[in-house]
Amino acid sequence: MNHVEAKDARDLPGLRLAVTKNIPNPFCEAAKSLFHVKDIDFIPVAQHAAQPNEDLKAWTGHRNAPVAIWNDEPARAGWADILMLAERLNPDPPLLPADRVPRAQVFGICHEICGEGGFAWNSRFMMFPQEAANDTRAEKGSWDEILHKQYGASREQVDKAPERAASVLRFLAGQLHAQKDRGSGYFVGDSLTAADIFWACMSIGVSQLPTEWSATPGFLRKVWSQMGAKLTDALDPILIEHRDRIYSTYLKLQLDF
Ligand SMILES: N[C@@H](CCC(=O)N[C@@H](CS)C(=O)NCC(=O)O)C(=O)O
Repeated sequence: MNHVEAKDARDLPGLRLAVTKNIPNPFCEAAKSLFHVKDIDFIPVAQHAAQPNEDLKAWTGHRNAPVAIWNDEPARAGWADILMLAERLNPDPPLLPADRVPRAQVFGICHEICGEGGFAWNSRFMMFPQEAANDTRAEKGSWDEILHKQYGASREQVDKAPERAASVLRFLAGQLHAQKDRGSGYFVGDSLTAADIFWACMSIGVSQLPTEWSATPGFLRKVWSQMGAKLTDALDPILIEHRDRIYSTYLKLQLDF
């Protein structure tokens, strides 16, 4: 992916999407996928993992990624805000049902996958050492400190993360089984929604993509495998069958980061 540095992208028109460079950051993979499915072009802006990203921060107010900036509108960094922007820029195909009940279901499932307290939130805390939770041991400027300050990695959250992440996985698998029983291969209704895309992209840490699908750097494969090993029992095969089908049918392969 040909990233533009934040200082050079700031004055460009159109959609700029800050994404982590050289790393398949699941939140970024999800944002890129929303725009890909809707055929919306964007200028990829480099976010450098674990770095201060001063230019990006000065421009958008955010150090991490993804951040979507449409013309001179406020920067959008949350998964729901980025989804709503994608829906607005190209309503076709819709990734949210028009009817309120299934729409609320899609939002609820996405929140369980991406939101605070959800699967990705908890699995992030499982990727790093216990010290990440202990602010007295975090050295200034260290990755641990970034995690603690940015995501509120308290001791209690880190300790409970495996159980909480597993309970989301069990919920997601239950939903897919219920849908399968009624003849659907999607989380909600009978067609692709944001919930399918968010699960596909957020699952890449707990069950890694093959190298021909993603040239994930070795250090990250290592971190992800120790995290994934703690969740094997909760990883019903239906979750991975769904993920692989969504990737191979709708998303961009090989991953481009
Ligand atoms: N803002 C996103 C979360 C984004 C996020 O968590 N990004 C992390 C991925 S774990 C990141 O950018 N990590 C690299 C870094 O912090 O430099 C949301 O809440 O929807």
